[in-house]
This record gives sequence, C-alpha cells and structure tokens, in this order.
Amino acid sequence: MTNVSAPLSTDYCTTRELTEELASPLSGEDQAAQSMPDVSPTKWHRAHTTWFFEPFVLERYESDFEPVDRRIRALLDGADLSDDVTDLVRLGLHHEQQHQELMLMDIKHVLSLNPSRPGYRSQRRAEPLNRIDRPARWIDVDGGVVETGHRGDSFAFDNEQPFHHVFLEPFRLANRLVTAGDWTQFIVDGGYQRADLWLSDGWHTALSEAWTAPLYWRLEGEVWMIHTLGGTRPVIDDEPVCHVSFYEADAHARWAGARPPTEFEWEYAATSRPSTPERGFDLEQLHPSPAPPDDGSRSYDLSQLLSTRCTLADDRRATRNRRRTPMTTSITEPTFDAHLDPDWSRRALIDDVPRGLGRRPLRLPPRWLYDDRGSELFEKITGLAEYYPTEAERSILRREATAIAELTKADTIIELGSGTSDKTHTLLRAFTETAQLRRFVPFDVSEQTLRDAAVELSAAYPDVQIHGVVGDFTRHLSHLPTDGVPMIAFLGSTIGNLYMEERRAFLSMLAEHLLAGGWLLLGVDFVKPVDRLVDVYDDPSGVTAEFTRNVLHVLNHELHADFDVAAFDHVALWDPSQERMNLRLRVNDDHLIAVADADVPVELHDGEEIRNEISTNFQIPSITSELATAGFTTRQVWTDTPGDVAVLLASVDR
Ligand code: SAH
Ligand code: AVI
Repeated sequence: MTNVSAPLSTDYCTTRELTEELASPLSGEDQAAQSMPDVSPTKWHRAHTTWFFEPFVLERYESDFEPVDRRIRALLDGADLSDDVTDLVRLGLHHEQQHQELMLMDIKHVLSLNPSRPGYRSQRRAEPLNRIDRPARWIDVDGGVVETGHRGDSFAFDNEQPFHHVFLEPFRLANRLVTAGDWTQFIVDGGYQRADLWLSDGWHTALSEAWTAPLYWRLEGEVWMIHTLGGTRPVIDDEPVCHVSFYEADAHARWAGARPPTEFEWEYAATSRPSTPERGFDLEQLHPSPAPPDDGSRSYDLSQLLSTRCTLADDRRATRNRRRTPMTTSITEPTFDAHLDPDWSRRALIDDVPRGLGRRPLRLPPRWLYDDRGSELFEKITGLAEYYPTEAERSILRREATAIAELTKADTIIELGSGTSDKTHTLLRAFTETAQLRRFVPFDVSEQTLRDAAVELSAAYPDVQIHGVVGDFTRHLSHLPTDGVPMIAFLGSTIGNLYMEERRAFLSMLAEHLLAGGWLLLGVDFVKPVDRLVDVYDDPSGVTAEFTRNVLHVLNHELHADFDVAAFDHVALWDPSQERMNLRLRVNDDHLIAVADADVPVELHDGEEIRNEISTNFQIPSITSELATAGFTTRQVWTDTPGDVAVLLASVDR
C-alpha cells in the first residue's frame, strides 16, 4: 500500500525507484527472458508499469504532453491536483507495486530454469527471522452473518468490493502456517501418488505435469533443496511451505484431515481474532518467512494472518540506498561430450518410425519414453509405494558402497542410463571418501535430465571431473573413456529393458570396451510372483500408464504426429517363458496416423498393440552365465534384505 499521508510525488518516486532497483541485478538478456506463458519478462513489467502514467495521467492532464515522462514530477508536485488525477496516480502506484511482486515471482521462475539455478542476488539475510517451531493448534471461530469486502472510500482494488454480508457456519482454523516439515511428511506418506487425496482435475494436472513436490523443491541425494531468489539451499523444516498450487494445498489438507479455508472464513478470522500485526514485504530476504511470535504483551491466536494490510512503504525507504549485490554462482562447470552430432536423436527418432511402426509387430524403442516429461514421470514411478526396485537397490548401495570402492579401486565411474544420478550419490560419496575418484561420466539419452544432473553433481563434488555424454548406450559406447580404472554402473535393472539378443550384444560390447582391468556394477530385479509385478507395472494410480503413453506425446511433439493419446490403453502382461513384463499400448478403434516429420502414414487397427518396453526379471545363475558368455567374471552378488533385487560386481580379467 502506498502511504496516503505522504506527498504524492514522494510516493511516486519511491515506488518507481523500487521497480528499477528490483530490475538492476539482472542483465539486459536476463530481463528479456520468458520461461513460460504466465511469466512476463522484467523489461515488460518495467515498460508496462510506466506506461500506465502516460495515457492515464500525462496524456489526459498535461496540455503539451509528448510521449516522454519528463514532466510527470512537475505535474505531481503541482499545487492543485484534481481528485481524478490523484486517484489515478494512486491506482498507478498500487498497480506498480503489484508488478514489483510479480517481477520477483517471474525472475525466480526464469532463473530456476537455468541449469546452474543462479540466485537473483545473495540474500541479505539467509535465515528466516522467525521459525514455526510449535505444533499447530485449532482456533474455534464462531460463524453467523459476517461482513466482508472493503468498506469506505480509501483505496481498494475492484475484487475487494463490494462490501457485503455472508453466512458462515462455525469453523476451526489452524493457528499457524503449514510448514515445509509438514509438507515433507505428506510427500513421504505418498501424498503425490495417492489419487484419493486429490480433486480429479488436480490429479490429472499432477500426473500430466509430473508433480512430486512443491514448485522449486528438488531432491539432491536425500536432501530436499529449494530454489529461492537467493540461490538454491536446503529446505528448512520450520519455514512456511510456499509455491504450492490450490490443488496441492487441497490434497495436503485432505491428507491432514482438514480442508483449506474459504476466502470469507479467512477474512472474518483475521478481522475478528487477535492476529499478527502488520508485517512488511521483506526486502532483506525476498522469501516468505513466519510471523514473529507473541510479543509478550499480547498473544496472537492466528499468527499467519495479518490483522491490517501490510505496507511496502517502510521497508522500501529503509532499503532504497543499500549496496547491491551481483548475481552469484559458485559451481564448477561440468563438460559434455562434443562428439555426438546434436541432431542424432531427432534423426534416430525419425528412422525408428518406419522401422517400428511400418511393419508388424509394431514396436517403439523404450529410449523415446524419456523426454523431460518422461524422465519426470519415471521419477514419479520411483516414488510409488508399489515400485520397490529403486529403494531396494539404494539400500544395497548404502550398505556396500565403501566395499565397492575398496574392491574396485576405480578412478572413473561411468553410469549408463544415469537419469538424475540420484542413487549414484551414495557411490560417489564412498568413492570420494577413499580419495581415488577422479572422474564421473553420466551417460544418458535424455539430454536435459543429464545436464541438470551434471550441474548438480559438479556442485556437490567439486574435486571430481564431471563429464556428461548424451547418447544411446546400445550404439555409442565407443565414446566412453577407457583410460585409468573404469567402473561402469548400470543400475535400476535398466538392463531388463533390453531384449535378450540386445542384451547379449550390449554385454559383449561392454566387455570389449572395458578391455582388461575394468569393472561392471550391475543392478537386476529378481523374478517374483506375477501379482506383485502387475501392481508395479500397472499401478492403480496410473502413473506407469501415463509414462508408457508418453512415447506418443514425444512423437506428437517432436515429429508433429497426430496420435490421439487417449485412445491407447496401457497393457502390462507377464510372459512366463521369458520371465518378463511386456508393456504395450493397445489402440481402441482404427486410426490412420500422420507422422508429419517422418513423412509416413501409420495404419493401426482396433485392438492392435505397440510393443513399447519389456522389463525382464532375472535369477542369479542365468545373469551370471550371461555375463560369463560376454567375458565377465562375477566377483560379488549383494541382495537387499527381502531379496527383491541384486547388485552384481563383475570384472573383465586381464
Ligand atoms: N539409473 C537410474 C535411472 C533409470 S531410468 C535408476 O536406476 O533409477 C532409465 C534411464 O536410462 C533414463 O534416464 C533414460 O533416459 C535412460 N535410457 C533409456 N534408454 C537409453 C538408451 N538407449 N541410451 C541411453 N540412455 C537410455
Ligand atoms: C528404467 N527401467 C528399469 C524401469 C523398469 O522398471 O523397467 C522403467 C519402467 N517402466 C515402467 N515402469 C518403470
């Protein structure tokens, strides 16, 4: 809110200066970036807010107006401004203050998409001033016919009017905000995987956008990190959770046995109960922080609610002339393989269309499942209660990482199908502790996921050279380094996604490539009762179905195909002779599909299936004998406690 008692020109200058100050840490290029349709570039906010004063004030009230704002100050300082001019300038200033918040919101989004996730400026205060360290208490609020909306003549936006009455049933409100710690419990309890907690639209959005946590949260190893305007830092349990959508708030409330309050309940509670006194927009921290605790003389029932509106003015004056800090990044740059033709992936996809869909059986290689959305959906699968392989394998790695480092003495780890390299942190930590690791080479077909992971790894292991390779592990193994003592990690039973003949060729290539003296760390999933596997590959919440159907979205986006994705059912069938799950997409009805960029029509008939992925389960004797045929000697086999999965360590003998 502007300060109604200050001279208008002071308010004008203060508000205008703050907008410029907010923009100042950003380069011209940063100010032009638009990261998604709802984000406006900073330059646009600057132009838009100043534009307001031109047509609405200058042009109307300044007789020799030329479209330059040189004289607005003189106009505002003039003795007799009519009420119309005063009201309009005030509206312009409130408008600009709204945009100041929006600018920060948009800048945060733009920077969050930069792989190095730079901060906008270092926080003048990194720690929240207050913490929410007490459990929530319920406050009873009486109901009845209550007043709502803005009353009187002072400034209000139109959505705060008209003043009117509403009827409220008595209700209870929690006395404090939901914290990041509360939210972590929700995540751990499968909040993002349980359809029963979500509104149907919300569930659809959560699935299609692969939500697994609030916007700007990211799991690094086992630590939740948050991207803020001050850069990326660990989430603090006792801070309020922020950047959650209405749908997430609603699902969280249902999980907690509650519901979000309505706007009327909120407003009535804030105006009828002792609530926290006004607090400003925290320019020191630029991040939501908890309200101060009771001040001793009185206690606040509702610490999260503001009893009066917050003012920008005080904070703004206090910080106007502070020194500005430049954007900071402290991350060692990873390197990327430059050998591969940047267009190979698109050309390979184009080649795979006639090869896979131009003849029967219809087939699409699983590597195309993993665009950005597919990679996020896979992450979501790994968090499903039914999907045991990830956590089971992680438990083995945690237990055995040091033994693996000591046994192999490898100085290079190459990870095939590395994805987010999430589990690999366990290995990297153990290998760096034994001080022998020189280089980590993540290798994946999914370029953006690989780049994001490489940037994070560089920050986490500054003494290890991180060298990402984008490619197909069935074709591009010759791009891998062979010097030193390499250990190839192929985890998560991704080997089970290869057909038997591909597997044989792949293992032989690995043995040949590693030559003598190298190691293979292989994760495999064991054969188990079919019911359990069907639950894993056709999970009740439908995430796996969304994941396998993603290959059609990829063809629609990348090659301008016109698959009606909803017409395809996800089918998961156990094949006992091959001991594998067959994952297929079964089409309803006849379709003639145009794949514009591959220039081939694809004819599909009702009930036909596209073979999309297999997921093979192994037994120890069969996999060790496959390894032996390829030239590997299995040195160790570790299983998790329930015996669901195994990690094998094999070597190619000199
Ligand atoms: N290793 C991780 C991720 C497994 S998901 C884990 O154990 O959880 C499979 C990964 O392999 C994805 O990141 C996918 O992009 C990658 N991938 C699939 N097919 C590939 C191929 N042919 N070449 C390279 N990477 C591939
Ligand atoms: C990556 N791979 C080992 C996963 C699996 O279990 O076969 C891919 C997957 N497909 C469906 N769910 C998970």
